Amino acid sequence: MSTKETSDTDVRLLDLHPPMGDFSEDVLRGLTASEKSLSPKYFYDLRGSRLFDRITELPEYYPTRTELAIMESVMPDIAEQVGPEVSVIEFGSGSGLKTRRLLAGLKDPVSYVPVEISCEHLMAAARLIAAEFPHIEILPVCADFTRPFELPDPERMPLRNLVYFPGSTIGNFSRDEALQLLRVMHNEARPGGVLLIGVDLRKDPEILRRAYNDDAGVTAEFNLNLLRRINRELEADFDLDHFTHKAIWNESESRVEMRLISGKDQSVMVSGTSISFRAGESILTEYSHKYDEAAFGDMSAEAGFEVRSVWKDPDKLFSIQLLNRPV
Ligand code: AVJ
Repeated sequence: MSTKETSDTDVRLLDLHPPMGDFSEDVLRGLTASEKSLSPKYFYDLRGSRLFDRITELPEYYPTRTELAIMESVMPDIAEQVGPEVSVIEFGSGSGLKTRRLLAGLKDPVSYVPVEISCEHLMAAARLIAAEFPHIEILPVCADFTRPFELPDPERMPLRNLVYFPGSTIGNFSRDEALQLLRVMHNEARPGGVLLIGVDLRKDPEILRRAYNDDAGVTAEFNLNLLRRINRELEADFDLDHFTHKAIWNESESRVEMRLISGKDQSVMVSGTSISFRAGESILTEYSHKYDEAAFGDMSAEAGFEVRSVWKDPDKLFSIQLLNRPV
């Protein structure tokens, strides 16, 4: 694969040309399957990203504020355990508060390498971070982080790599996919490196039900926005008044499942293909797996990690875990 480095002010992009996952192909495959589904990665167009930001502020949606609060209180421990002069490799481009807190709290980090499939989002976020942290070398990589990718070499040699994957995004993946992703992170950590990961925990199902069915209806808007996006980008004609948001807790699979339910028998055109729905038929749009500490420990051990520390909030809603890749 050909690679390219472009200089953009003081931020150098390593563009590994991730294959443009074909939106229309994915959507049609998902909607013509016997169990209809759409990938949650398509939630985040401009409107979807704004709706997600609003979700993070909802009183019922505990993960974002809880993770940030844990980060605030344990950052000195993290810095101590991770040590100085690390290269931070973030899976996803975080211009968010958690990333800032991490970079500000570590001892003399040498570089920050955000990895994300959308080159535009990546560069916008990388420029913001570069302006805020002039002493850290910012080396964005445009790549699909679910597959192994090449890392850029910082000018200063880091003492170790710290892979960062906040937000419990790991929860969106099936167990097999999550294990595969942990293996990629294990590879990018290099021997002696670490993974710092946000993992949402199993809890009272009523707390979960409320977190994914908020009273203000923002999560419903966020879910329905996927259909709005398909209408706009794929010349489809979903009638948003005839689909409703639903999120349920699946105990045996230990996950929240988000769906859009058809309110009646109806047909929808998507990119020239007619899709029919029975009344009550649903489209699966997202899994959000919740782990207990032991289950996540088993999975990370299978990927080659050793658990170094697990930090939780006082109510044990959320965890931040530091995993070692042994030398
Ligand atoms: C960003 C994947 C962690 O699963 O809680 C929020 C997305 N979906 N409300 C989650 C989401 C519905 C969120 N993650």
